[in-house]
Amino acid sequence: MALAGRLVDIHTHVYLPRYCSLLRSRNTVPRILTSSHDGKPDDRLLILDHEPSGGRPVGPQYWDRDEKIKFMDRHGIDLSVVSSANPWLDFLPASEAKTLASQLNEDLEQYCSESPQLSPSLKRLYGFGLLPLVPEISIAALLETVEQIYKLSYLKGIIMGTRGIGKGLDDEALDPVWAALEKTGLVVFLHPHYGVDEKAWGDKDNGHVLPLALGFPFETTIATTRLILAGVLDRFPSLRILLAHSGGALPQLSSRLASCIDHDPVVASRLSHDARWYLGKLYFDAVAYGPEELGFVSDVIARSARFGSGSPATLDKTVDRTLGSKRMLFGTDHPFFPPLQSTEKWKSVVENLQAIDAVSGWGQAEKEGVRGDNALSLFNLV
Ligand code: 5CU
Repeated sequence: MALAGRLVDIHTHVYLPRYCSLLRSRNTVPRILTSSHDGKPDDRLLILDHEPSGGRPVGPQYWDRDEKIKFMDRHGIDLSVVSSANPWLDFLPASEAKTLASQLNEDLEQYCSESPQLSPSLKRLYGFGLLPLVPEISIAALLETVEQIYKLSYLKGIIMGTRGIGKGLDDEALDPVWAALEKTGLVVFLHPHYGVDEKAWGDKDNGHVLPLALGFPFETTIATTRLILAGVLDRFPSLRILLAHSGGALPQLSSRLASCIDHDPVVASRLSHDARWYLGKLYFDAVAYGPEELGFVSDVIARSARFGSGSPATLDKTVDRTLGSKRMLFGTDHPFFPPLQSTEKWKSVVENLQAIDAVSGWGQAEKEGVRGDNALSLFNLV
């Protein structure tokens, strides 16, 4: 692989200028509140329910391509696959969502196509497009947008939330969309926004910690589990789905899930495989911040092969965690999680890189795979 050893960020977001204009024009969440302080702009981003008063500071790092490249340079990132940040188009009526999706896809194509060259054949930026996944959208409109994204040369996948067209990702109405995504080979980046019922967080002010650390990954866990239970991965076995935040709690809960399925008369005979097998069909970002977590996820991915044969799985052997690493990919979550005090490098990025480096049982090849080579293969950038 000519580009081996490159650092590739597959979890990095943007609010494109056209989307920011929409957020600035709104007076309910999601919105950007514009104001100034001592003559300087003091814009605030409000996207989550119950943002601390006034929202979070938002500036050019959220929309400006030069800022993205500066961030990449500062952290030694060669190439990024950029996605629009949540909540995407979820809050818009169908016709508006359709028009904006196609405009934002064109905008992202331009954002990437005008980025610096990494090599004679590669740019530094590629992207995940957006589908107008909102209630009352027609399936034809979704398929048209899949086709649009497929034809845009710098867009290599789509980012998707967990609500589908209102009934979640286990809605059979989405089957033609999965079929089109499978056929085009576009990578589906599954990303949370809503978390779980806020009542779970109690009355204490814990800032964003509980919704982001737990709510986001729990949402991904539930959405992916519903996808598995609905047989989507049986019907569309070549779908390439990349899970945000290392799949949330799904790796940890996958044996419990398998056992609950086995003991449930409604579901026991529904799936073609043991639930643990499906984890080996998925891809996981390496945004977990700790080597033990990354090692564990790669074990669970590697273990899935035991459940493929139809004969009872042998559980007494250790798995080869190097195999699981091939489905894991470095990410930063930029521009989220900036350091609270200004530092040259962001702790959130450094920690994820150090975690990859410290996974026991991964050799140089596995670490380079997770740092970039796996992404170059997944996105056909080699
Ligand atoms: O900090 C946050 O709110 C977020 C967010 O909204 N989306 C994301 O991808 N990461 C962090």
